[in-house]
Amino acid sequence: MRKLTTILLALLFIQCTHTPAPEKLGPTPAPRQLAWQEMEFYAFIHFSMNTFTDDEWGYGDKSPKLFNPTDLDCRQWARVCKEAGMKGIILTAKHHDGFCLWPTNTTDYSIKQSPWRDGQGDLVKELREACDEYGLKLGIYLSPWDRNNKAYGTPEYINIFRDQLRELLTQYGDVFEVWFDGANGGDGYYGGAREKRKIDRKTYYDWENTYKIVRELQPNACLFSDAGPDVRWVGTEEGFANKTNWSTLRRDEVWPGWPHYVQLRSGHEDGNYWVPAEVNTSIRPGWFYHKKEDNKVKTLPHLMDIYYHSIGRNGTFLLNLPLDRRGQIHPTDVKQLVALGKQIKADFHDEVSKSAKTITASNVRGNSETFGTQTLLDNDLNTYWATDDTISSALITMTFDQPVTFNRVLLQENIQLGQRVQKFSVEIWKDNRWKEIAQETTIGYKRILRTPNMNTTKVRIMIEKSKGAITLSKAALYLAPALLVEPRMFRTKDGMVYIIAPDQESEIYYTVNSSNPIKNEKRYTVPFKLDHKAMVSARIKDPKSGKYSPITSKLFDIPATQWIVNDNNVSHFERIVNGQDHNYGMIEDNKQGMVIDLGQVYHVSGFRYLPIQDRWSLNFINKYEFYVSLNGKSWGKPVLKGSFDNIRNHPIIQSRVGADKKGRYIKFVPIETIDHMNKATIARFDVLTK
Ligand code: FUL
Repeated sequence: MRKLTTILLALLFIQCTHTPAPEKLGPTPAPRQLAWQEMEFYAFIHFSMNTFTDDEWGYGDKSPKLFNPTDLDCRQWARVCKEAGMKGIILTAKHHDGFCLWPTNTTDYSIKQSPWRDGQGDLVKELREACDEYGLKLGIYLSPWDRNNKAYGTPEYINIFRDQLRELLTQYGDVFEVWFDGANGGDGYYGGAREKRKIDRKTYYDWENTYKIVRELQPNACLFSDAGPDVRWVGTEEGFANKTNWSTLRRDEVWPGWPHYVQLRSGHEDGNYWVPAEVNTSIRPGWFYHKKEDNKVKTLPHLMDIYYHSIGRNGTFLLNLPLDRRGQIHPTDVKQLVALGKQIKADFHDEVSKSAKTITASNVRGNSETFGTQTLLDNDLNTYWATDDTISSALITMTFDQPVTFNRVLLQENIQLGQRVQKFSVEIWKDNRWKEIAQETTIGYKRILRTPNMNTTKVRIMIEKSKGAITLSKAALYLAPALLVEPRMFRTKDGMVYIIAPDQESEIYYTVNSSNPIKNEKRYTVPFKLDHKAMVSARIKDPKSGKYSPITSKLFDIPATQWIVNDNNVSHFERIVNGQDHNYGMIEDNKQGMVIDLGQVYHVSGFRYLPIQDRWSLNFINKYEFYVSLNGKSWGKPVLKGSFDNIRNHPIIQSRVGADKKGRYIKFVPIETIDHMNKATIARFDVLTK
């Protein structure tokens, strides 16, 4: 009996102190995947022939002579990436047009034939050196689709493709990621054939044997494609993963070009392989540089959203930088990147949870020295709090002496043992009871929640459901400063003015009819009615530091409340007058134009026309006429006519004033569109009055 008790006690002791078993709970990451995940944030560089031909997908027939950057400087890229907090750079060594940025022996279609550095240059080598100088890792994008190569579509091309891979993986030192794009097959130059070639995406590349080359030459490199095997595409290029994001995938079901790619945004809870998600998006609408997108560089709030929707949702963040024709990151993009790097640092500077008096857990595995809650505060991902194997729900409570304020909750599982948590919530102690502030699903490598400013003395994290023993290597609260950028303002058709700050914790102040909100400004909490012409000025205050953003002012002219349009010829008029810039309406027949009954007589001086603000310049108006009438029947001569020069390349708001006529009706007639179509698009239209 005594013997049995001793054995039982010994078993119990083993049970409590050993590492929680991962095996039966699903896959775990390989060391190369762990190292990759911890990089978190790194750059994509799209630069090639397309930069010089203004294309996104080159056909493969352009002369190598066109590739001629005037001031290429890889050290500039590396410096800026480093400053932004990035850990590596992935370069398009070959994009779909087949042009190679290194002096390859596999094809003539390379920089050897270009005037750049008299054909003696090697861009991959220059980048390698710059990465080494700045302590960054190097990654390689090699497009499987090659629209230049005459062998594309035959088995011979697979040998060429593999030789290219061998060159890249043997001549340039360590590579952290090899990026294989899913776009494949279609029309192309193909050595002069100029035809359409179809390949079977599942079989043509014989991927398994190609992967072996990478494993053999660069065992630490992660292989990216839609389906992994090491890193998966997240199923969108818009810059987000789903909130529920598993690093596991039923990989055998997935292949490059898989039609159910939307599932890649969440992964598979029951996945039998470890294939974490990489969120790739571009800082501009395009992947390659186009001058016309110089004013479309993503804003700081947008980039921060992507940060929280990628790294904050158990993904990595691969941000593309289209290099300009000098061969450098454009100054506007540099400014945004530096601001982004600063903001990320600032958001995680103030770790409120460090001041917790106690952090307790409802269950601690074995001896608390190893698995206790003290491990949650350090930044060592190898130490972690863990529960017993039988426990799949638990509570962590942080208690503070004094009330604290926070607006970020950061959690990390110890993914060396796999991804386990399926459901969790966060509560704060408020008015003598627990109040739930978040109800979520997965955590994974890292999960960050953004909340309004929360003030409390106690915070409770409830892991409600887990695949097995819970392991967390970090649990922290932060107080991020508000983003001090100018707020967004718009007025809807019903005359309501909205002022929007990027963060929930920001305070907004505004005035009407003044461009100086410092005097008598009001706190904005809900939209307000503005049924007349007025100037609204607003700014954001960070409650933490008391600092203000710059002031933004907007002149709202007459509201569209009573407007009626000739809707037989104008579709989606509500989008034209809803004050929002992200959608558009359409004039169906330009000759008839857009006729608006303003509801009463105004002294009209002009108009404002905003072209579509997304990526595509669809039916932009080039030449116009603008009429005013008292009865909507006799229009007389146009009160304004002219052109919107360079609108394709610079699609900003177009204001035209100088008219001086009273009327109740206006008519806006597109005389010409940039694509010479009889239809025209309008994102927003305002009538200006005296
Ligand atoms: C896409 C490609 O077709 C784009 O040109 C770009 O390279 C992007 C990163 O992947 O699928």
